[in-house]
Amino acid sequence: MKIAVICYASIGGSGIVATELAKCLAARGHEIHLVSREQPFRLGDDQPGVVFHRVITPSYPLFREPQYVLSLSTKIIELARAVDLDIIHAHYAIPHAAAAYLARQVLAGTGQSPVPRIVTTLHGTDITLVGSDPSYAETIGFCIDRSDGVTAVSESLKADTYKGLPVRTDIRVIPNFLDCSLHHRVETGDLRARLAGPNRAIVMHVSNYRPVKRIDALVEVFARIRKSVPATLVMVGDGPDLPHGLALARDLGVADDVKAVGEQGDVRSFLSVADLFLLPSATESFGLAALEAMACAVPVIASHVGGLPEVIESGVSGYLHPPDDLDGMAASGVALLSDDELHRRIAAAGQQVVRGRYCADRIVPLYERFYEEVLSRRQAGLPEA
Ligand code: GMT
Repeated sequence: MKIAVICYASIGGSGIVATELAKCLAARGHEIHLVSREQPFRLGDDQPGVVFHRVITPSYPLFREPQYVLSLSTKIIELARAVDLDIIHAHYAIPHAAAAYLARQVLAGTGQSPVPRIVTTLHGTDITLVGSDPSYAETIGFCIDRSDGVTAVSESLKADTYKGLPVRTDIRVIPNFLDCSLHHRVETGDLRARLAGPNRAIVMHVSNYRPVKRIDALVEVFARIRKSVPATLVMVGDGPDLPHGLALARDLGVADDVKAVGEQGDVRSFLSVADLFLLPSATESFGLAALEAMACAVPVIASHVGGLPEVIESGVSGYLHPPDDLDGMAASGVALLSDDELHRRIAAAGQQVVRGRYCADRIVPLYERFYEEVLSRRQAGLPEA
């Protein structure tokens, strides 16, 4: 199949999933066109079978804001005409489902036949935080509904979509995935020693440090763990709430035990030296960061929100607590860091969950079959949405 994958390139779960899917589909023999404003950081420079198309949005003094939806639609139209696309796969509904819908309408109206089919994948904040805002809900709900196929990364996100947006179409749940041949603990040289002194546990967090990640809760939980266990908090990634988190660490007297290491291309190496992963988010439709930690045998303590209970069974493959139960999260952290047998058991169970349910070779064929279903409806002569 000829597939255009539309995504945000900035560091964030939806861009990572879209890029990994593009690479896996190319490896399975499909012709993949990745369309984004910048080259996604996980794509690499020379990815066999994946052609990168940059969306350039010109600025004009009359406009205060860049007209990204229009330049993206135009890029999709050009591409569809040049290569006869079968599928436009829009990751993150805002505004990608709308740009794909607009492109398809233009193609249909200018005689392209057949027009490509649109598959939209809902990732989380495109529904839970931004999409359901009254400023966007009706338009984005309409464009999701007019996609030829819609997927969500968890049952919880599927339910949130029906609750928050005027969407009636059937939504298929296809969970996130990892390349299990790459995501495991790796040799890291002296990284552990560079991050923390001897006999100190490493507590880790990886995110884009937006309010939804609750960086204040992260630092609070770490400070409570730190009262009982010698530990260093390693903060991987960057974003608007990082300075606030570092300021709170100073206020709580743990600044010397906190290291912010910035954005890292190779998160796997950092996870390979971690003893615990904290994810006290306000909401999390799936929690790809938790999955990456579990793949590297790092026990996760997270909020009992969104899709996380679909990934983690509390007390078996990690620990889940209500978002405001910071004492509970800290107690689980202290228990894991003080009991080697418990740590080993939870780490192994988490890794087993990833290997049993979330490897690319299990999930990518679900997307392939979904594309085929969507295309077969076209071949059966069903009307365009
Ligand atoms: O919240 C982020 O870190 C980024 C965001 C995105 O779309 O880039 O992540 C969402 O999509 C990920 C991939 O499907 C999910 O694993 C995350 O749980 C989800 N984030 C939230 O729901 C807050």
